[in-house]
Amino acid sequence: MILYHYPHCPFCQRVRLFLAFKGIAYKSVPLSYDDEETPKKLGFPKMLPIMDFGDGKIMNESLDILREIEQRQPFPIGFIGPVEGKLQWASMAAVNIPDYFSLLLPWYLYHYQSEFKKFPKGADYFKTSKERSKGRSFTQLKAQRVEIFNTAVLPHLEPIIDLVEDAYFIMGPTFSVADCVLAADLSGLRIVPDIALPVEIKHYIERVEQHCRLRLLE
Ligand SMILES: N[C@@H](CCC(=O)N[C@@H](CS)C(=O)NCC(=O)O)C(=O)O
Repeated sequence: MILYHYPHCPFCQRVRLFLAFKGIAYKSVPLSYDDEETPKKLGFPKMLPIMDFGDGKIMNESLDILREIEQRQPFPIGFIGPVEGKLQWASMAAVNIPDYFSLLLPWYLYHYQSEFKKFPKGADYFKTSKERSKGRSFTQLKAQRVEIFNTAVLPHLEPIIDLVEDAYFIMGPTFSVADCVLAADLSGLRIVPDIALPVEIKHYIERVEQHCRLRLLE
């Protein structure tokens, strides 16, 4: 199995956490952000993660990849009982917050040195394309981080905080695939300096990392 991914990418981190939870060995292939050729050769647009299962099956949607992994290796169980609704919720709870990525993008570039130092052209591509899509420079976004967090992000974290402070995991005491998704998506909040990230969120991400035995930060 080969996982093509960007180390900073939360959608890719969802899959990395789940693979780690399952104890599945795979080949990790980090791509440069400007690499359009590799995804194209695999039959997909430039969008990661892409998982090549090695038997002709290649997939590029994180939730589909998670389902496929579960089917191929059901133990330890990741898709417990009625998890599907919670999985859908988890897959949108953080990344669909307006301005979520405006807050995180400049700090990915700064934090994931191994990725962006190794691929300087990828770093340029990342910065240019994201500044264009957000209509603001990384310098502006960095300067606005506390305001963006307090006004645009924190209010949307309330339901997540309510859930993770009452329950150990999303499904209660039992760990599930939905935790890989939510923790990966929230992980980047830890790299934004000077924001008051609620400890409930920080502890929840760490709980999931410990359960999967994989640390997402460098
Ligand atoms: N729905 C996809 C989303 C994946 C996604 O948005 N990946 C981003 C990286 S975080 C990407 O590859 N972006 C490529 C680009 O914008 O050039 C999934 O869940 O797998």
